[in-house]
Amino acid sequence: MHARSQTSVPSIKSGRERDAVYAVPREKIADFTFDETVARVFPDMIQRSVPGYAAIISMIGILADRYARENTFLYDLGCSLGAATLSMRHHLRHSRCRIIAVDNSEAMVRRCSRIMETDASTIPVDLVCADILDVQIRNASVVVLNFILQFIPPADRLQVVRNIYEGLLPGGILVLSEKIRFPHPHQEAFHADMHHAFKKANGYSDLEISQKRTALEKVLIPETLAAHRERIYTAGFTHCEVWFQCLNFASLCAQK
Ligand code: GEK
Repeated sequence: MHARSQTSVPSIKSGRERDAVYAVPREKIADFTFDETVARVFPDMIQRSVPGYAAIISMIGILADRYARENTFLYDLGCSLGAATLSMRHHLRHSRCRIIAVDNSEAMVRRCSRIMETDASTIPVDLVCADILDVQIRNASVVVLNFILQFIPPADRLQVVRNIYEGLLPGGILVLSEKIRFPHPHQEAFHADMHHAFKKANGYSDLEISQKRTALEKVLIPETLAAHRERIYTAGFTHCEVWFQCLNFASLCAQK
């Protein structure tokens, strides 16, 4: 058993570097990428940008502990710096599982590897630098897609979810967290406005918010909760629950 108090977002408590990536006016705003500049400030960036991020990370550990089965794999796809992996490591009460953490950003994987080395948990983690479209899921009891499906081209998303369904054992779960959009313009406007207010309250300027929005425009493509549910059922899942929502950020849990 491991100290639960250690569960956290990597390096959030000690020496988190402040995100100022979009603080200075840019003439031309390139598409957002998960490069070294972003990886360096990532814990601060995601905490100040995603309402409920820390709660979701913490609950992923609790979900993993509830649904993980001995001698199975737990996948953290699009792991970034490994926050969900650490949460699972710290919450799992039995250690006879293996976590497979995957990200296609070399900068993220390099930093994630250092974070895993300094973590005291003995639950093994295989850290893989790969595109999640190329990863075969097998013998899985828990699969986490924490804010990554939104970055996958929409045409490839069903393949990702199908691949996960095929690789999950009966009773296994998929945790899917996403930025979502809404069917009605007034709902969309309310959530967009409140998300803007959330970011401002967390110290981002209007310029930073607007430049980041432009950078993400073609890269992060949100869908409605209904679209996510439909895809999950099309892939074969029989149960799907929205277990978290704060503004335009939600997390679903689908069970095979
Ligand atoms: C967390 N889950 O902290 N294959 C693999 N990785 C990818 C791909 C791909 N095709 N596309 C993007 N990524 C994390 C947060 S961040 C979410 C996830 C955000 C990776 C990308 O390199 C980045 O690290 C991650 O997905 C998305 O719980 O920044 O909003």
